[in-house]
Amino acid sequence: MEEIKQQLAADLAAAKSAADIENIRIKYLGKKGLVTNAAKSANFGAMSVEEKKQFGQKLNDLKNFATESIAQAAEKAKSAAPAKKKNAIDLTMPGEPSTIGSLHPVTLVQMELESIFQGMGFMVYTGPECEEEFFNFDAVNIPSDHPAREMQDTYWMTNGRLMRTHTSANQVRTMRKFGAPLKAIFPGRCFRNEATDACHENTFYQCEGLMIDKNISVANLIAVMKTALSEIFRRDVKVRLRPGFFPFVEPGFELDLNCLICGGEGCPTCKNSGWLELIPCGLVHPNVLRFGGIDPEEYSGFAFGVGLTRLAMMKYGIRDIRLLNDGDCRFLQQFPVIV
Ligand code: FA5
Repeated sequence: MEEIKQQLAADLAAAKSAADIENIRIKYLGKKGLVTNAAKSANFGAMSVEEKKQFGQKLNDLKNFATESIAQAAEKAKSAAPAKKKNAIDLTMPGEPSTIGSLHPVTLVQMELESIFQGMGFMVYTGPECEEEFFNFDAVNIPSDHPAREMQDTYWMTNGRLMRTHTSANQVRTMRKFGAPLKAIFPGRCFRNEATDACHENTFYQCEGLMIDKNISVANLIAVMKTALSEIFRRDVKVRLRPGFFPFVEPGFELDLNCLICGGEGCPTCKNSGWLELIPCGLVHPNVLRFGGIDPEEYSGFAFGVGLTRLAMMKYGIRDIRLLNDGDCRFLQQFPVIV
């Protein structure tokens, strides 16, 4: 037992870590440990009562010595070990799932329109939101003294530029940039200094379409509009064409959509008319083609300007346009997530 004691003291002195000490504990105090075995291997039958007493005493001393010295060494090793950092990163932990936001309903409709028109060979061009007066007005046949300027209350910048009032500002920009033939759509934000109500905002989205080629007629315009609307609403929709006036088209039309919110019965969104003014359109005015450097004797074209925000309202049954700019997450989370 004396030998065991010395061996234990030497083992503890050589131990370098808490793991070493745990191994020592098992070596001496485990089920088959040296101290346990010392008790088991004793030949009690050959011992006198006095010897048994002495042996038991020594065995107890050894046990106590082993237990205490191992516990002390373990305590020492623990306090010497570097403290585990509170915020240490555990690389084995499973990661937290990241939350993915939903897309804004206008973005969803814009993406859909882009893919429909790209499928028909149209390119997508966005153009600047802060625009030159020339492209927003003069180039689309609205000179400064033209009464049509009053139709669109304008936000003017101090440098003489303006926040574009319609995506038609891109018509002459793209004609000058790409020439004819040309098939393009221009989705984007427009700004008008207007009082807001259930279907008017001062910041809203339009998507302009322009097709210029030889022999383009109203028939091409109607065919393209029908294809686009039936794809976007995934059902037959009722539309009507009325004559409309825009200085940059001749003839000009208003394409109205039968209100999908009330089914044509009348509601605040359609101002109880059953119809929602959706797509102003027409054949490009020869003056606009000339501004774009295109010969109106050789080429003709159609243009349309759909209210993207109103299209989103129709598609998703949104009754008030102001919800779209509110940024209320409870509203936005209702729309699908596309990854
Ligand atoms: C225009 O802006 C013309 N540039 C459209 C055009 C293009 C006509 C090409 C002919 C050829 P209008 O002002 O009507 O037209 O606006 C077009 C659409 O934008 C409207 O039908 C409507 O859906 C949407 N819109 C106009 N003003 C607002 C507004 N304040 N809030 C929400 N949407 C609006």
